[in-house]
Amino acid sequence: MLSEMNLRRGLDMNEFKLHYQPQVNCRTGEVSGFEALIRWQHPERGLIFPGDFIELAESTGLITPIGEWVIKQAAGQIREWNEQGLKNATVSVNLSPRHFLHHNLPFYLDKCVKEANIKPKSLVLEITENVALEDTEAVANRINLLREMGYSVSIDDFGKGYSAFIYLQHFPIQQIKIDRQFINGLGNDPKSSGIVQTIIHLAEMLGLQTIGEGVETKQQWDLLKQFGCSELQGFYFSRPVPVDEINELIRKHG
Ligand code: G
Ligand code: G
Ligand code: MN
Ligand code: NA
Repeated sequence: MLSEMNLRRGLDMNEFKLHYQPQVNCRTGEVSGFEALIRWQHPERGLIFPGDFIELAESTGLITPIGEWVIKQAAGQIREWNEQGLKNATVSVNLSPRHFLHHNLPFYLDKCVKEANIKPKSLVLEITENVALEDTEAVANRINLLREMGYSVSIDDFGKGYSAFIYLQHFPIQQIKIDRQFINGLGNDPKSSGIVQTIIHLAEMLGLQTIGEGVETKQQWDLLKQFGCSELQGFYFSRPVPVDEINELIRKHG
């Protein structure tokens, strides 16, 4: 069993690393950005996935220093990719509700963005519907502030929770990530197809960008393109991979 002490040690020993999954323009197939996904390279246990430690990080409060590490790392990576000629690429980071509402988050983001000399709009902040369980006004104020500062806010796993519409009504977000269970049904389940099209239309009406998550087949990509989805992410194009493999991809595709 992993303990709080293990996590602290991992953080102190710099054992975390980020893998990146490309996000692709549905029409052109061009890479438009990356989602950063944390992994823990444990000296004895090997590679540990977030499913095995994020909950512990949240319950112990270590999610804030871990989230800060992720932001700093992602900002540095954006700078590197900018220098390699990838000028408009964004990196999305996953933030837990607790960290998202932390008083220091806006200051910390600005510090990292300044140090890395990148634009705030290249950093996308992903939050899940769980954040809606918190004080709605506090969440709305936080999103407004971050937007004014130039950051984009994205709703992850959209449609999976029970409060999807509350989000759209109260929170000035920029992007919706359509939960992969709906994408999964594309092509074999007419209901999923209806749900995905409806989410995309809704997003269009509200001026929001859409990303289809968990795209595993060509058929799913084709349908998303046909439905007018902006971007996609999924194993069909690429799994989340270490930064070296992304750099190789950039070299190959320019
Ligand atoms: O890539 P993977 O299957 O391991 O991701 C599993 C889950 O962990 C996803 O829901 C993802 O949002 C979450 N996750 C990945 N990286 C981070 C992170 O840096 N911070 C937080 N809070 N969650 C993350
Ligand atoms: O919850 P969030 O969307 O942040 O988590 C991203 C998770 O989705 C990561 O764990 C990543 O490994 C996983 N993922 C990304 N693409 C696919 C896919 O095509 N199929 C499946 N099953 N999982 C995916
Ligand atoms: Mn995510
Ligand atoms: Na998701």
